[in-house]
Amino acid sequence: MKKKLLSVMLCITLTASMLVGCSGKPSSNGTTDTTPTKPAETNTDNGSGDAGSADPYATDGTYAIIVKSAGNPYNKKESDGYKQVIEAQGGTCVIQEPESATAEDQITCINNVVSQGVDAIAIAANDTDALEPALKQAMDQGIHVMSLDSAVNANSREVFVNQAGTREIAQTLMDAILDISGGEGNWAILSAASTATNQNAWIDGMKEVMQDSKYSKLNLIGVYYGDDQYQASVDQTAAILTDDPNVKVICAPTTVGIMAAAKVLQDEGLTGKVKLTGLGLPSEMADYIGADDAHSCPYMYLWNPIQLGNLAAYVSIGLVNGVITGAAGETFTVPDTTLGDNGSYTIKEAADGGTEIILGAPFAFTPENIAEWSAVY
Ligand code: RAM
Repeated sequence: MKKKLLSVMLCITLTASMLVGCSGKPSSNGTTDTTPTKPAETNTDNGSGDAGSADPYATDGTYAIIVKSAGNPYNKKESDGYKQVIEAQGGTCVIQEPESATAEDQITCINNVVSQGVDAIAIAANDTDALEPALKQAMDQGIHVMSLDSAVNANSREVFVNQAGTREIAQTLMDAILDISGGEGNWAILSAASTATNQNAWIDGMKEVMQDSKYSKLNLIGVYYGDDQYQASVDQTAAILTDDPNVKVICAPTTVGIMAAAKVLQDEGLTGKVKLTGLGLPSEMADYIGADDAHSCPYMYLWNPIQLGNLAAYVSIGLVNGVITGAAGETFTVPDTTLGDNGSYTIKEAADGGTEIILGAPFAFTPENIAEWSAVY
Protein backbone atom coordinates (compact mmCIF):
# COMPACT_ATOMS: atom_id res chain seq x y z
CA MET A 1 0.00 0.00 0.00
CA LYS A 2 2.77 2.40 1.05
CA LYS A 3 4.69 1.53 -2.12
CA LYS A 4 1.65 2.28 -4.26
CA LEU A 5 1.09 5.61 -2.51
CA LEU A 6 4.72 6.53 -3.02
CA SER A 7 4.58 5.83 -6.74
CA VAL A 8 1.33 7.85 -7.10
CA MET A 9 3.02 10.77 -5.29
CA LEU A 10 6.13 10.48 -7.41
CA CYS A 11 4.02 10.49 -10.54
CA ILE A 12 2.17 13.62 -9.38
CA THR A 13 5.44 15.36 -8.55
CA LEU A 14 6.85 14.53 -11.97
CA THR A 15 3.71 15.72 -13.72
CA ALA A 16 3.82 18.93 -11.70
CA SER A 17 7.41 19.65 -12.60
CA MET A 18 6.74 18.89 -16.28
CA LEU A 19 3.94 21.42 -16.38
CA VAL A 20 5.85 24.05 -14.40
CA GLY A 21 8.51 23.98 -17.07
CA CYS A 22 6.16 25.09 -19.83
CA SER A 23 4.37 27.98 -18.18
CA GLY A 24 4.97 31.61 -19.00
CA LYS A 25 3.55 34.87 -17.78
CA PRO A 26 3.81 38.00 -19.89
CA SER A 27 5.09 41.01 -18.02
CA SER A 28 3.94 44.52 -18.81
CA ASN A 29 6.66 44.92 -21.41
CA GLY A 30 5.56 41.80 -23.25
CA THR A 31 8.46 39.56 -22.22
CA THR A 32 7.81 36.38 -20.30
CA ASP A 33 8.90 35.10 -16.95
CA THR A 34 8.25 31.61 -15.67
CA THR A 35 5.64 31.47 -12.98
CA PRO A 36 4.92 27.99 -11.67
CA THR A 37 1.38 26.79 -12.09
CA LYS A 38 -0.64 23.87 -10.84
CA PRO A 39 -0.84 20.58 -12.70
CA ALA A 40 -4.19 19.99 -14.33
CA GLU A 41 -4.49 16.43 -13.07
CA THR A 42 -6.43 15.90 -9.89
CA ASN A 43 -5.25 13.64 -7.13
CA THR A 44 -8.41 12.31 -5.57
CA ASP A 45 -6.60 9.55 -3.69
CA ASN A 46 -7.92 10.31 -0.23
CA GLY A 47 -5.78 7.72 1.47
CA SER A 48 -8.86 6.08 2.97
CA GLY A 49 -7.27 2.69 2.26
CA ASP A 50 -4.88 3.19 5.19
CA ALA A 51 -6.30 1.71 8.37
CA GLY A 52 -7.06 4.31 11.02
CA SER A 53 -6.97 7.42 8.74
CA ALA A 54 -10.64 8.39 8.57
CA ASP A 55 -11.19 10.84 5.72
CA PRO A 56 -12.91 14.00 6.98
CA TYR A 57 -14.15 14.58 3.43
CA ALA A 58 -15.82 11.18 3.03
CA THR A 59 -19.55 11.57 2.43
CA ASP A 60 -22.73 9.80 1.45
CA GLY A 61 -24.64 13.06 0.91
CA THR A 62 -26.19 14.65 -2.17
CA TYR A 63 -24.58 17.80 -3.56
CA ALA A 64 -26.03 20.17 -6.15
CA ILE A 65 -24.01 22.46 -8.37
CA ILE A 66 -25.88 25.18 -10.27
CA VAL A 67 -23.77 26.70 -13.03
CA LYS A 68 -24.42 30.02 -14.78
CA SER A 69 -25.99 28.52 -17.90
CA ALA A 70 -26.09 25.54 -20.26
CA GLY A 71 -24.00 25.40 -23.42
CA ASN A 72 -20.86 27.06 -22.01
CA PRO A 73 -17.86 24.65 -22.02
CA TYR A 74 -16.29 26.55 -19.10
CA ASN A 75 -19.34 25.76 -16.95
CA LYS A 76 -19.19 22.14 -18.03
CA LYS A 77 -15.57 21.83 -16.90
CA GLU A 78 -16.40 23.49 -13.59
CA SER A 79 -19.28 21.06 -12.93
CA ASP A 80 -17.19 18.08 -14.14
CA GLY A 81 -14.56 19.01 -11.54
CA TYR A 82 -17.20 19.28 -8.83
CA LYS A 83 -18.80 15.96 -9.71
CA GLN A 84 -15.45 14.18 -9.94
CA VAL A 85 -14.62 14.97 -6.30
CA ILE A 86 -18.13 14.46 -4.90
CA GLU A 87 -18.31 10.98 -6.43
CA ALA A 88 -14.73 10.07 -5.50
CA GLN A 89 -15.58 10.95 -1.89
CA GLY A 90 -18.69 8.74 -1.91
CA GLY A 91 -21.43 11.31 -2.53
CA THR A 92 -24.05 11.90 -5.20
CA CYS A 93 -23.84 14.93 -7.48
CA VAL A 94 -26.77 16.76 -9.09
CA ILE A 95 -25.81 19.19 -11.87
CA GLN A 96 -28.25 21.94 -12.81
CA GLU A 97 -27.70 24.02 -15.94
CA PRO A 98 -30.13 26.94 -16.34
CA GLU A 99 -31.24 27.55 -19.92
CA SER A 100 -29.97 31.12 -19.89
CA ALA A 101 -27.61 33.10 -17.68
CA THR A 102 -30.39 34.77 -15.67
CA ALA A 103 -31.38 34.91 -12.01
CA GLU A 104 -34.87 33.73 -12.90
CA ASP A 105 -33.65 30.45 -14.42
CA GLN A 106 -31.31 29.89 -11.46
CA ILE A 107 -34.17 30.37 -8.98
CA THR A 108 -36.03 27.56 -10.76
CA CYS A 109 -32.92 25.37 -10.35
CA ILE A 110 -32.55 26.27 -6.65
CA ASN A 111 -36.20 25.38 -6.00
CA ASN A 112 -35.72 22.07 -7.87
CA VAL A 113 -32.77 20.94 -5.78
CA VAL A 114 -34.32 22.15 -2.51
CA SER A 115 -37.37 20.01 -3.20
CA GLN A 116 -35.04 17.06 -3.92
CA GLY A 117 -33.67 17.48 -0.39
CA VAL A 118 -29.98 17.90 -1.27
CA ASP A 119 -27.42 18.43 1.50
CA ALA A 120 -25.59 21.32 -0.17
CA ILE A 121 -25.83 23.78 -3.04
CA ALA A 122 -22.86 25.36 -4.83
CA ILE A 123 -23.89 28.14 -7.20
CA ALA A 124 -22.13 30.38 -9.76
CA ALA A 125 -24.37 33.43 -9.58
CA ASN A 126 -25.92 35.28 -12.49
CA ASP A 127 -27.05 37.98 -10.07
CA THR A 128 -25.65 39.11 -6.72
CA ASP A 129 -28.85 39.83 -4.78
CA ALA A 130 -31.79 38.29 -6.66
CA LEU A 131 -31.09 34.75 -5.47
CA GLU A 132 -31.14 35.69 -1.78
CA PRO A 133 -34.77 34.71 -0.93
CA ALA A 134 -34.45 31.29 -2.60
CA LEU A 135 -31.04 30.56 -1.05
CA LYS A 136 -32.13 31.76 2.40
CA GLN A 137 -35.05 29.40 2.20
CA ALA A 138 -32.62 26.59 1.37
CA MET A 139 -30.37 27.49 4.32
CA ASP A 140 -33.44 27.66 6.63
CA GLN A 141 -34.07 24.04 5.71
CA GLY A 142 -30.55 23.07 6.78
CA ILE A 143 -29.03 22.98 3.29
CA HIS A 144 -25.45 24.29 3.14
CA VAL A 145 -24.98 27.03 0.54
CA MET A 146 -21.79 28.30 -1.03
CA SER A 147 -20.95 30.05 -4.27
CA LEU A 148 -18.12 29.49 -6.70
CA ASP A 149 -16.87 31.47 -9.72
CA SER A 150 -19.43 34.29 -9.27
CA ALA A 151 -20.59 35.17 -5.76
CA VAL A 152 -24.05 35.64 -4.31
CA ASN A 153 -24.19 38.35 -1.64
CA ALA A 154 -22.77 37.69 1.80
CA ASN A 155 -26.22 36.99 3.33
CA SER A 156 -26.91 34.22 0.83
CA ARG A 157 -23.85 32.02 1.33
CA GLU A 158 -21.58 30.45 3.90
CA VAL A 159 -18.46 31.01 1.82
CA PHE A 160 -17.35 31.84 -1.75
CA VAL A 161 -14.72 29.89 -3.68
CA ASN A 162 -13.12 32.60 -5.81
CA GLN A 163 -10.99 31.58 -8.79
CA ALA A 164 -8.37 34.30 -8.08
CA GLY A 165 -8.19 37.59 -6.21
CA THR A 166 -10.68 40.04 -7.74
CA ARG A 167 -8.26 42.95 -7.63
CA GLU A 168 -5.48 40.74 -8.98
CA ILE A 169 -7.57 39.80 -12.04
CA ALA A 170 -8.46 43.48 -12.61
CA GLN A 171 -4.80 44.55 -12.36
CA THR A 172 -3.64 41.72 -14.62
CA LEU A 173 -6.16 42.61 -17.32
CA MET A 174 -5.40 46.35 -17.17
CA ASP A 175 -1.69 45.63 -17.53
CA ALA A 176 -2.41 43.41 -20.54
CA ILE A 177 -4.47 46.20 -22.16
CA LEU A 178 -1.71 48.74 -21.48
CA ASP A 179 0.90 46.43 -22.96
CA ILE A 180 -1.09 45.31 -26.01
CA SER A 181 -2.28 48.85 -26.88
CA GLY A 182 1.26 50.23 -26.65
CA GLY A 183 0.15 52.43 -23.75
CA GLU A 184 -2.58 54.48 -25.39
CA GLY A 185 -5.79 54.43 -27.41
CA ASN A 186 -9.42 53.44 -27.32
CA TRP A 187 -10.50 50.16 -25.86
CA ALA A 188 -13.78 48.42 -25.00
CA ILE A 189 -15.00 45.73 -22.62
CA LEU A 190 -17.14 42.86 -23.89
CA SER A 191 -18.71 41.35 -20.77
CA ALA A 192 -21.19 38.57 -19.98
CA ALA A 193 -24.57 39.21 -18.27
CA SER A 194 -24.91 42.77 -16.99
CA THR A 195 -25.85 41.37 -13.56
CA ALA A 196 -22.99 38.82 -13.27
CA THR A 197 -21.22 39.37 -9.94
CA ASN A 198 -17.79 38.22 -11.08
CA GLN A 199 -17.58 40.24 -14.31
CA ASN A 200 -18.97 43.34 -12.59
CA ALA A 201 -16.43 43.02 -9.77
CA TRP A 202 -13.58 42.69 -12.27
CA ILE A 203 -14.86 45.65 -14.32
CA ASP A 204 -15.20 47.81 -11.19
CA GLY A 205 -11.68 46.74 -10.23
CA MET A 206 -10.34 47.67 -13.68
CA LYS A 207 -11.95 51.10 -13.42
CA GLU A 208 -10.19 51.62 -10.08
CA VAL A 209 -6.84 50.43 -11.42
CA MET A 210 -7.29 52.80 -14.39
CA GLN A 211 -7.17 55.80 -12.05
CA ASP A 212 -3.39 55.45 -11.87
CA SER A 213 -1.70 57.95 -14.20
CA LYS A 214 0.05 55.05 -15.92
CA TYR A 215 -3.24 54.30 -17.70
CA SER A 216 -4.20 57.91 -18.44
CA LYS A 217 -3.78 57.59 -22.21
CA LEU A 218 -6.19 54.66 -22.38
CA ASN A 219 -9.78 55.57 -23.18
CA LEU A 220 -12.53 53.08 -22.27
CA ILE A 221 -15.27 53.65 -24.85
CA GLY A 222 -17.88 51.42 -23.18
CA VAL A 223 -18.93 48.13 -21.62
CA TYR A 224 -20.93 45.80 -23.88
CA TYR A 225 -22.89 42.77 -22.64
CA GLY A 226 -23.04 39.53 -24.65
CA ASP A 227 -24.85 37.61 -21.86
CA ASP A 228 -22.44 34.65 -22.13
CA GLN A 229 -24.24 33.68 -25.34
CA TYR A 230 -22.26 33.20 -28.51
CA GLN A 231 -24.53 35.05 -30.94
CA ALA A 232 -25.21 37.95 -28.58
CA SER A 233 -21.44 38.28 -28.03
CA VAL A 234 -20.84 38.29 -31.80
CA ASP A 235 -23.48 41.02 -32.17
CA GLN A 236 -21.95 43.08 -29.36
CA THR A 237 -18.48 42.78 -30.90
CA ALA A 238 -19.94 44.10 -34.15
CA ALA A 239 -21.53 46.95 -32.17
CA ILE A 240 -18.12 47.88 -30.68
CA LEU A 241 -16.56 47.97 -34.15
CA THR A 242 -19.39 50.13 -35.50
CA ASP A 243 -19.42 52.48 -32.50
CA ASP A 244 -15.67 53.05 -32.74
CA PRO A 245 -13.82 52.13 -35.93
CA ASN A 246 -10.62 53.21 -34.15
CA VAL A 247 -10.94 50.83 -31.22
CA LYS A 248 -7.53 49.30 -30.57
CA VAL A 249 -8.16 46.64 -27.93
CA ILE A 250 -11.19 44.63 -26.83
CA CYS A 251 -10.98 43.04 -23.38
CA ALA A 252 -13.49 40.23 -22.81
CA PRO A 253 -13.46 38.88 -19.23
CA THR A 254 -15.66 35.98 -20.29
CA THR A 255 -14.72 32.78 -22.11
CA VAL A 256 -17.82 33.00 -24.30
CA GLY A 257 -17.23 36.64 -25.18
CA ILE A 258 -13.52 36.38 -25.98
CA MET A 259 -14.09 33.43 -28.30
CA ALA A 260 -16.96 35.17 -30.13
CA ALA A 261 -14.91 38.37 -30.48
CA ALA A 262 -11.92 36.40 -31.81
CA LYS A 263 -14.13 34.82 -34.47
CA VAL A 264 -15.51 38.22 -35.55
CA LEU A 265 -12.06 39.79 -35.81
CA GLN A 266 -10.84 36.80 -37.83
CA ASP A 267 -13.84 36.83 -40.18
CA GLU A 268 -13.62 40.60 -40.70
CA GLY A 269 -9.88 40.48 -41.42
CA LEU A 270 -9.21 42.79 -38.47
CA THR A 271 -6.69 40.67 -36.55
CA GLY A 272 -3.86 43.10 -37.30
CA LYS A 273 -5.87 46.20 -36.40
CA VAL A 274 -7.96 45.34 -33.34
CA LYS A 275 -6.32 43.27 -30.63
CA LEU A 276 -8.02 41.08 -28.07
CA THR A 277 -7.31 39.92 -24.53
CA GLY A 278 -9.26 38.84 -21.47
CA LEU A 279 -10.23 35.54 -19.87
CA GLY A 280 -10.51 32.61 -22.26
CA LEU A 281 -10.61 28.85 -22.36
CA PRO A 282 -7.37 27.62 -24.02
CA SER A 283 -9.22 24.87 -25.92
CA GLU A 284 -11.49 27.48 -27.53
CA MET A 285 -8.82 30.13 -28.15
CA ALA A 286 -5.89 28.10 -29.52
CA ASP A 287 -6.46 29.21 -33.13
CA TYR A 288 -6.61 32.89 -32.21
CA ILE A 289 -3.54 33.25 -29.99
CA GLY A 290 -0.36 34.40 -31.66
CA ALA A 291 2.16 37.25 -31.64
CA ASP A 292 1.68 38.23 -35.30
CA ASP A 293 -1.01 40.17 -37.13
CA ALA A 294 -2.68 36.98 -38.35
CA HIS A 295 -3.84 36.44 -34.76
CA SER A 296 -6.03 38.82 -32.74
CA CYS A 297 -5.00 37.69 -29.25
CA PRO A 298 -1.34 38.05 -28.16
CA TYR A 299 -2.13 36.46 -24.79
CA MET A 300 -4.97 35.99 -22.33
CA TYR A 301 -5.57 34.61 -18.86
CA LEU A 302 -7.64 32.06 -16.95
CA TRP A 303 -7.42 29.51 -14.14
CA ASN A 304 -8.20 25.83 -14.20
CA PRO A 305 -12.03 25.54 -14.17
CA ILE A 306 -11.80 21.82 -13.35
CA GLN A 307 -9.78 22.60 -10.23
CA LEU A 308 -12.25 25.36 -9.34
CA GLY A 309 -14.96 22.67 -9.32
CA ASN A 310 -12.69 20.27 -7.39
CA LEU A 311 -12.01 22.79 -4.64
CA ALA A 312 -15.67 23.85 -4.44
CA ALA A 313 -16.67 20.21 -3.99
CA TYR A 314 -14.27 19.73 -1.07
CA VAL A 315 -15.59 22.93 0.49
CA SER A 316 -19.22 21.79 0.09
CA ILE A 317 -18.40 18.47 1.73
CA GLY A 318 -16.42 20.28 4.43
CA LEU A 319 -19.46 22.45 5.24
CA VAL A 320 -21.76 19.42 5.41
CA ASN A 321 -19.30 17.40 7.55
CA GLY A 322 -18.57 20.35 9.84
CA VAL A 323 -14.87 20.38 8.90
CA ILE A 324 -15.30 23.91 7.49
CA THR A 325 -17.61 26.62 8.83
CA GLY A 326 -16.68 29.36 6.35
CA ALA A 327 -15.39 31.79 8.99
CA ALA A 328 -12.52 34.16 8.16
CA GLY A 329 -9.18 32.93 9.49
CA GLU A 330 -10.17 29.28 9.38
CA THR A 331 -7.65 26.93 7.74
CA PHE A 332 -8.35 23.57 6.19
CA THR A 333 -6.54 20.96 4.13
CA VAL A 334 -8.19 19.00 1.35
CA PRO A 335 -6.90 15.57 0.31
CA ASP A 336 -5.62 16.84 -3.06
CA THR A 337 -2.07 18.13 -2.83
CA THR A 338 -2.24 19.75 -6.29
CA LEU A 339 -4.62 22.35 -4.83
CA GLY A 340 -3.53 25.35 -2.76
CA ASP A 341 -0.43 25.00 -0.63
CA ASN A 342 -0.17 21.21 -0.59
CA GLY A 343 -3.95 21.09 -0.22
CA SER A 344 -4.08 23.82 2.46
CA TYR A 345 -6.16 27.01 2.35
CA THR A 346 -7.00 29.89 4.67
CA ILE A 347 -10.46 31.47 4.50
CA LYS A 348 -10.29 35.25 4.05
CA GLU A 349 -12.61 38.23 4.45
CA ALA A 350 -14.09 39.14 1.07
CA ALA A 351 -14.65 42.72 -0.13
CA ASP A 352 -18.45 42.25 0.05
CA GLY A 353 -18.43 41.54 3.81
CA GLY A 354 -18.61 37.76 3.41
CA THR A 355 -15.74 35.29 3.28
CA GLU A 356 -13.86 33.69 0.41
CA ILE A 357 -11.33 31.03 -0.47
CA ILE A 358 -9.01 31.85 -3.36
CA LEU A 359 -8.10 28.99 -5.70
CA GLY A 360 -4.86 30.56 -6.95
CA ALA A 361 -3.43 33.18 -9.30
CA PRO A 362 -4.67 33.85 -12.85
CA PHE A 363 -2.47 32.08 -15.37
CA ALA A 364 -1.28 33.47 -18.72
CA PHE A 365 -1.81 31.62 -21.98
CA THR A 366 0.71 32.66 -24.60
CA PRO A 367 1.75 31.54 -28.10
CA GLU A 368 4.38 29.41 -26.34
CA ASN A 369 2.10 27.39 -24.06
CA ILE A 370 -1.32 27.51 -25.72
CA ALA A 371 -0.95 24.26 -27.68
CA GLU A 372 -0.18 22.29 -24.57
CA TRP A 373 -2.94 23.81 -22.45
CA SER A 374 -5.60 23.63 -25.14
CA ALA A 375 -5.42 19.86 -24.78
CA VAL A 376 -6.08 20.12 -21.04
CA TYR A 377 -9.13 22.46 -20.77
C1 RAM B 1 -17.47 32.65 -18.53
C2 RAM B 1 -18.33 32.79 -17.31
C3 RAM B 1 -17.58 32.57 -16.03
C4 RAM B 1 -16.25 33.31 -16.01
C5 RAM B 1 -15.44 32.94 -17.22
C6 RAM B 1 -14.15 33.69 -17.27
O1 RAM B 1 -17.37 31.31 -18.91
O2 RAM B 1 -18.89 34.08 -17.32
O3 RAM B 1 -18.37 32.97 -14.94
O4 RAM B 1 -15.54 33.02 -14.82
O5 RAM B 1 -16.19 33.24 -18.39
